[in-house]
Amino acid sequence: MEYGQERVVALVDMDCFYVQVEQRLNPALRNTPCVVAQYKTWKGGSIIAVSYEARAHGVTRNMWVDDAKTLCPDLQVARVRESHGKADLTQDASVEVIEVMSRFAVIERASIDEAYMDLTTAIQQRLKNMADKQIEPCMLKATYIQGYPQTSPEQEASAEDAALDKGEQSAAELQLTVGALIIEEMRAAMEKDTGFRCSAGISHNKVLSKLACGLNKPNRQTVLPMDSVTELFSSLPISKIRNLGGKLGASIAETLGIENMGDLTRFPQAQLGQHFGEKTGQWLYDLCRGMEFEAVKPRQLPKSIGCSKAFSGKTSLASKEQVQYWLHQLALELEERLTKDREVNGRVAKSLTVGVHQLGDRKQNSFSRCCALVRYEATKLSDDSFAIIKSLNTAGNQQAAWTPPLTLLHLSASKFSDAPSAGGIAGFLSSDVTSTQSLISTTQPSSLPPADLKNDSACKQPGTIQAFFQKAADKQRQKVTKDVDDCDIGSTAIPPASSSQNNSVTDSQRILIAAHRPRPQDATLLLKKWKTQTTLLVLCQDYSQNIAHLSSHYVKS
Ligand code: TTP
Repeated sequence: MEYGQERVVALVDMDCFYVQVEQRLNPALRNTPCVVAQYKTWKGGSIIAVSYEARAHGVTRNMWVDDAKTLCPDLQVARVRESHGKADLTQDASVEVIEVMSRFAVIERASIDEAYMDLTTAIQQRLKNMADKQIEPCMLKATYIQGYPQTSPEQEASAEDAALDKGEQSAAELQLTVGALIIEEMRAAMEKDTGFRCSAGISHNKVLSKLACGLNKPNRQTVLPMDSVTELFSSLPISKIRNLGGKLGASIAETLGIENMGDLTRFPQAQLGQHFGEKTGQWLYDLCRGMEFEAVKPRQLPKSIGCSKAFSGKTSLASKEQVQYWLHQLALELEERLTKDREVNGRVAKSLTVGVHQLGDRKQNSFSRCCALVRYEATKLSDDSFAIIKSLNTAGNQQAAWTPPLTLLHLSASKFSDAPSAGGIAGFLSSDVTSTQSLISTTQPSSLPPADLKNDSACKQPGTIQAFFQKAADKQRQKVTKDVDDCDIGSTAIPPASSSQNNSVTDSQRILIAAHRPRPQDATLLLKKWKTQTTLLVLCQDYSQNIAHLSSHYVKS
C-alpha cells in the first residue's frame, strides 16, 4: 500500500443538525426554509442553524432573525429551549447519531454532530466476505468522487478523457470504494433509525476526510482519492484545512507569502522546519501532499463543551453591561450543558476557555485564554470569564463603555476527568479554588497540529512485504492492464450506461466491482471510464483477499 494511504478514514457530519432535530419534532418544518434561533431579546434572536432551503435565500448562521426574514419572508423559526431543567433535545439526538455510527466502526466524536470513523478494519473484513459479490451502482448512489467528472452533459466529453488519464488504480482506491459502500450503508441506517440525514467525506486521513465532507453537502458523501489532492490543493486556501483555520495557517501564509495549500509543496522540509519548528515542518511537508497520520482515537464523548455568540456590525458589544449580560447568558447555557454531561457521562471539566473577537480584528487575531474551572455555576463562570477579558477594555474599568467593541464571545469547558464519587462531587461543587486569577496564555486549540503526529510511523518506511507487494503489483498491473484493454468490457454483466441512467443514479459516480480473474498472480485493480458516466473498477477476488491479508499484516507489524 502506498505510503500515507494505508488507512481509510471517514468524517460524518449531520446536515443542519439543530434544524433536523426541530423538524423531527415538528414535521411541518420539513422541506421548508427554516432556522433555529436563540436569545429572543434582540431583533428576533440570533440564528444558530439554517436549513439548506433557507441557505438558498442567503440566510446564514449568526444573522438576526429579523434580518433573515427580509431575505426570506417565508422563513420558519424554531426556538432553542432556554428554560432550565428541560431535556436538551440536541444532546439526546447527538447520542442517537453517535450510537448509529458506532455500529459500523471505531469512532472519534469530534463535535455534537460529527465524528471520525476509522474504516480500515471494517473494510478488510468486508473484502474478505465479499467473495465475488459486486458493488452495484445503486449502492453508491449518493457517492461523489472528487476529481472525477460529474455527470452534466457539458462535462461528458472531457470527463471521459480525465478518467482515462487516471490510468491504473491501486489497492488504496479499492479500499476507498469499499469504505464508501460502508458509509452509504451507515447513512441509510442513520436515516432509518433516527430520521436524520448526514454527509460524509471518505479518504485516507482526518484532514482529507474532513475536507471531502464539505464538498457535496447535504445528504451526499465524497470520496477523495490521493491522486485528486494535488489539483484540489492548487486552489484551496490554507485556512480551509483542518487545524490551519487559525493563527498557524495565517502565519504560514504570511511567512511564506503563499495562499493555497498546494503552494506549500514548493518548500523543502528543512525550510518549513526552520520557520515553524521541526515537528510542524514535517507535518506541513506531508500535509500539503495529502498525507497526515493522526489516529482516530476511540472517543464517543466530545472533548470540550462550548457555546458562542457573534455580535456582528452594529450589534457589537460596546458597553461593560452588555459584555457582562452576554457572558452570563452563555454561562447559563454552559452550566446547564455541563451539569447534564456530568449526570450522563460521569465526568467533570477542569478548564474554562474564554475567547473573544474585537471589532476590526482579523479572525486569526482573536483572543483566547483559559483558567481553572472550579464550579458548574453560571455566576462563577461568567465572573471568571469577565476577569479574564476585562483587560481588553481600553476604555478602562471605571467606564461604562467597552472599547473596542466585541464581535464574538465564546465559552468552552474542557480537560475532562472522571467525576469524583458522591462525596467527591460535593467537594468539587463546594471548592472555590482561586486559581482563576492565574491566567494561562493559550493559543487557539484549533491552530495546533496534533501532538501525536506520525504515531503510525511504522508505515513510514515500506517494509519488506510492502516493497515485495508493490513490485509484484506493478508487474501484474502491466500484464492485466493489457488484458483488460484487450477485453470487451461491455460483454460482462454490467449494465450499459444508458440503462444505468434510467435507474435514477445519473448524478452519481458509478463504481462496479466485478470479480473476474482466477489467479492471485493476475490480480490487479483498474479504474476505467466506461461509456459516458460509469466508472468501472475491475477487481480480482483473490487480489482482494491478498489486500486484506497484507493490510492486516501491516496493522499487526
Ligand atoms: P455545524 O455542524 O457546524 O453546522 P450544521 O449542522 O448546522 O450545518 P452543516 O450542514 O453545514 O454542517 O453545527 C452543528 C450544530 O451545532 C448546528 O446545527 C447548531 C449548533 N451550533 C451552534 O449552536 N453554534 C455554533 O456557533 C455552531 C457552529 C453550531
